[in-house]
Amino acid sequence: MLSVNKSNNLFIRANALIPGAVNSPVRAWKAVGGSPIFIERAQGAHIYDADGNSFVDYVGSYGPAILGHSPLPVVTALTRQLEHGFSYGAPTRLEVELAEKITAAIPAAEKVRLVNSGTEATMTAIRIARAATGRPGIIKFDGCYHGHADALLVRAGSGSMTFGVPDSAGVSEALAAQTRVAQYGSLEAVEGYLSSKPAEIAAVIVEPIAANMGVVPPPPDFLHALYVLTHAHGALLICDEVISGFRLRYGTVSEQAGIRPDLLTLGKIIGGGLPIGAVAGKAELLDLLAPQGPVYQAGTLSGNPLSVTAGIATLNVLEATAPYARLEALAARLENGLKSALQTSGRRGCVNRAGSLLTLFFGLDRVGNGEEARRADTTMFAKFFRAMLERGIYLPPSQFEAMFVSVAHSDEDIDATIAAAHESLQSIGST
Ligand code: HOZ
Repeated sequence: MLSVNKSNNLFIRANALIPGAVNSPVRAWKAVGGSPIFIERAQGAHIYDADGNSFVDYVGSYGPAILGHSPLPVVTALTRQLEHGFSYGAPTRLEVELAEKITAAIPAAEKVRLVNSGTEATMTAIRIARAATGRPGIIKFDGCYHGHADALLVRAGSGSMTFGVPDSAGVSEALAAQTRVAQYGSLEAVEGYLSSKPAEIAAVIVEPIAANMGVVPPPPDFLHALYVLTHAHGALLICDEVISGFRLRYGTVSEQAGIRPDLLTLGKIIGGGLPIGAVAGKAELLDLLAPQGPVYQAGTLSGNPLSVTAGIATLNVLEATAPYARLEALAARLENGLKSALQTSGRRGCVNRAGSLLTLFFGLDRVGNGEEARRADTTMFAKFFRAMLERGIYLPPSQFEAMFVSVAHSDEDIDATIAAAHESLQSIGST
């Protein structure tokens, strides 16, 4: 049994002062039982908790840690910047450099505005789309998560799916009614909404690889067909690449799918692990933002020099070292190992993977959308999570969050994870 006394004490202290003891719901472990371990430090592919236990980490801060934790080039750049100030409330050369890197890597990003989180980015994208089209409605996909802005907390993934509250309290019905929901991968409902109310839909927002209901890649050609359909009805397409941007390639998944969304959102990797988000896209749309245009958006810490420095350093490494083939190989090795562990144990399940993002779903042979994901055996996932933790493997504490493989994971880390999965599935079998 893991010794977690110090974490348990921290949980008690946290619980007295912080709602649910955490500052973001999924990390409270309600979906897997018990109270969370509290992290003391992290290095490379490994995290260390308050009790001194070490784990191979597949959370990776839910995406930013593509180079592993505290990679030297990012630490060096941040250390230098620390001596020059943390936040000025004034423009910097660094912001120009990050904007240049993003727009150079992503042709659809003609202009970019930096914000503080993915939530801010999608919220801003929706506001721009409404202003540009003069239409109120949006279409999103069941199980896709675009942060916690009111308009997007409808049939949402991530924590909303984990806790079975896809529609949040506190979001007014009038506002929620402006959000239509379609099944991920299906164009029929989208077409139905767009053609039945031709002048109502401002935008369709989509995760080009869904990664908040577990990992669910779209059917072939879905993104292209969605782009064509959306434009045929005068609506905009917003690709939410907060997780997928720079994760599967140096650029976006939508670009790879051959489309140029009107707007796209970024986050996670472009901040190298520090808080950031970005909305990017067509210049005439971005120019609607204040002070250039009438759409208001602002933030004291937006484009702060620490996040931007970490982002530039991370993108520099990704650009120079092109680690995507290595990430693909590591994640494929893990995928195959998890599949063989399932097979050996006789447990029903499947592994969805897109590049270095993957999810083992229990109780199902395939998962292609939110409805199917919700049918996964979350009780079995919880048992698996706990058995893996005992064996030194830290998985995301929900069936509906992706596992993230980083450049810092070694073949040995992957093989240890596969061995732990075999043992864990055997141990679950006997309970
Ligand atoms: N919504 C985040 C993952 N999709 C979870 C963030 C967290 O709990 O840290």
